[in-house]
Amino acid sequence: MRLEALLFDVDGTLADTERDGHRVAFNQAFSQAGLDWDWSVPLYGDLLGVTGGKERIRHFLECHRPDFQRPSNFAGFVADLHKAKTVIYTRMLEEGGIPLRPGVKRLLQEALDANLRLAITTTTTPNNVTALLRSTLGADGERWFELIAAGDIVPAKKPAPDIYHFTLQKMRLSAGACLAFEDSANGIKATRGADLTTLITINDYTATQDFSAAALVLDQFGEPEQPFRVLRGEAGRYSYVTVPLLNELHHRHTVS
Ligand code: XBP
Ligand code: MG
Repeated sequence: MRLEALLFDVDGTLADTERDGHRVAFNQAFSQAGLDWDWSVPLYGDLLGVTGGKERIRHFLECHRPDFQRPSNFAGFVADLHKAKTVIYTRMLEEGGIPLRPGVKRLLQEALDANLRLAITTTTTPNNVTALLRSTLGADGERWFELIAAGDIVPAKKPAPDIYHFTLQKMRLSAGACLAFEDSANGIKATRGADLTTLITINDYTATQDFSAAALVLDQFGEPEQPFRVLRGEAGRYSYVTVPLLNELHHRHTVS
């Protein structure tokens, strides 16, 4: 079977958005709302175990502020807080606050040149994806991707495989024709739940997580002058991620 499409996670994979992006935006939204909650770098690492910003706020309250007096419309309260966070976060991106990770733009361009189909598969809010793609790839950034599957489009977020099933169905693809790109344990649970061969690029928050189900684990996609480090699997003669490496990886994992 030929490799036809690449499915990309956003947060942690395309860009290092969590520690200095989402986390900071959550804290600013809390402070704007007069709340004394402060998500430190290590606490946020624990909270990342729950994907989705609204879900993360609820989880924080259950585990860390069990005595918080919930307003009568609690769902609305969380939704409003999260909306304010999204405004702050997208403004940070519009100001060019967060770059793509090394090798991402080059690889996306190479993939398009090789006629591979591209999709985004993420739990983050659609506006966040748009803001990141526009600020890093240019005004037509979204058009690099055939499908942007994001946020509440499926009821169960990662580690559930739903967002990947949704994407495969929308693009009329079988899992065997794709490679998925993730950075986290929740991400790879979602891809493997949809039978997708997965390449992981780790980051500071996810470096010690279990990626035994990955086809390849790297520290980054890399560039000609900035080689990746292989943490698991076999990258052959390659020192940065290219379409020929992806074709080899796909062949190795789909042809037995
Ligand atoms: C990303 C997330 C998101 C972001 C925040 O997970 O968990 O919740 O942290 O985005 P993944 P929102 O990379 O596995 O998709 O606040 O917009 O939900
Ligand atoms: Mg991620």
